[in-house]
Amino acid sequence: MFSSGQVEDLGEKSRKRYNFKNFFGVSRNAALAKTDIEQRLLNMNTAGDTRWPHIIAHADMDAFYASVEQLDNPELRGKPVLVGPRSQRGVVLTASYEARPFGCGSAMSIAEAMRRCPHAVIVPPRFERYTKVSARIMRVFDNFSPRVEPLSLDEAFIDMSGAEDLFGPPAAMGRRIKDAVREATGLNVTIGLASTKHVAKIASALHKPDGLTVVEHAETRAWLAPLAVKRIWGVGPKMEARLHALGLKTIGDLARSDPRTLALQLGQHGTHLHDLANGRDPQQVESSRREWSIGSERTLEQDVSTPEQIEVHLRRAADRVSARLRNKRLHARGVRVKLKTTSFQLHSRQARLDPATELGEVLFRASRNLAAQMIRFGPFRLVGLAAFDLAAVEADTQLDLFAEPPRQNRLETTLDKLNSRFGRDTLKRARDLERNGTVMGTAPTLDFRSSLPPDEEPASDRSLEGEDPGWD
Ligand code: TTP
Ligand code: MG
Ligand code: MG
Repeated sequence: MFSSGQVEDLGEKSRKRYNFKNFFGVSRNAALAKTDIEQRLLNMNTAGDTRWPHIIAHADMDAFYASVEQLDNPELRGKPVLVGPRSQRGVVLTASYEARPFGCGSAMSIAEAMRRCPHAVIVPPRFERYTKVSARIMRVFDNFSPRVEPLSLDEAFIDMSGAEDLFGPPAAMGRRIKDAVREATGLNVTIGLASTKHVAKIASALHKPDGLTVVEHAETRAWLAPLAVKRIWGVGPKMEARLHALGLKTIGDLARSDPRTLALQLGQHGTHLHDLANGRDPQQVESSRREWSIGSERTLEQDVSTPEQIEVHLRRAADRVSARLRNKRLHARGVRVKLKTTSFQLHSRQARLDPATELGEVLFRASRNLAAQMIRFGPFRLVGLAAFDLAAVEADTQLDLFAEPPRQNRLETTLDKLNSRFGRDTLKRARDLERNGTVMGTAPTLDFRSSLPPDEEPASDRSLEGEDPGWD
């Protein structure tokens, strides 16, 4: 494991020394012949070309939710912490690094995690707090580059191309970003730097926590070669099995395979995977993806107070938000419902979504439960729904490129197409229509899209700090 401490003192020489270590770190598992390693190091040291076409950093916080809890409560520091609901049926959102050697991790049931690590402390999640810390982290990244693409609350690509004069060579950039995040938040971030997004992402995942991994541009293919194919972004268990069936176990196997055969076997994805395996990835850092939430809210012509009345509007908002998420190839890990009472009091509740989704049906169901918690405050004059903690679909889904899209997804995609072709409200669900066949009356729609970090959003969108939104 490489900690950032190993890349201090960054001259050209030490950068090579770092590479040297890094190279061995990877090859340890790869059973490369020693002579092969020596030959590659020789190539590396004589390559001499230190200019990269792009410099991309991928930054990801270490055990994010758990680290925030340990930061805020010193008693938790150094202890195994599981962030999740205090219910045996609940799911672990993340485990601190002290809990990981016991085999605890995200998505495991609390019951299983407690069986593996009985002395772990369970801490209910405080999403508001994580969102605020996230906004602070993203602002730190903004100080390093105008091109920052957040992938989730704790993770972003930062395009550092052309910033050598300001920050020094890539490893120095990584060290500076790590220091700045630590100074601003007290938390550790792990960073991978490479000449493409894909390789930077793989690099940061390889050495955690508190890692700093630099993949020299000229060394990209050799660095990727010994890694397992599942390290490739978008290769899930099914694709991994297909590649294994073709005799392709490592990224190097994939890189050396015949692209035409691969295309025959796997279609256009075969070509794409072959490109990635060879270090080719044309994806740019897209700061335009930076959307913190997408929402839809309406001031109603008639106040609503029953669950059924509210649900009609939630359904419509969920469908609209879902279409916009799909359109932007984003999915959400959170949903928030906002209700304004007739006396203009705002109430809101939010919940996490696991797995992340862009499906209107899922957004709707979650929002219905949230609205039920606020029903006692009614009647209401405004109903709003927002999806937040957005990420690019490719970013954190292990896409099974060959799986048929699930039924619900196909249905909603078809609805999108019809509505965009023939007008926004061409198709409506029967239950959204009142008896006389017209859609329930509303004032003009106010769709809201916030690109402000959540703690800069207007105070009107109040959420309840510290509340356990009932993840399960
Ligand atoms: P990750 O970056 O995937 O994980 P992490 O930061 O906890 O740990 P690592 O050091 O390995 O990066 O996710 C960031 C946060 O997102 C995590 O702290 C909790 C939350 N999360 C969920 O709520 N559900 C999930 O399934 C995962 C994977 C994460
Ligand atoms: Mg993380
Ligand atoms: Mg992450």
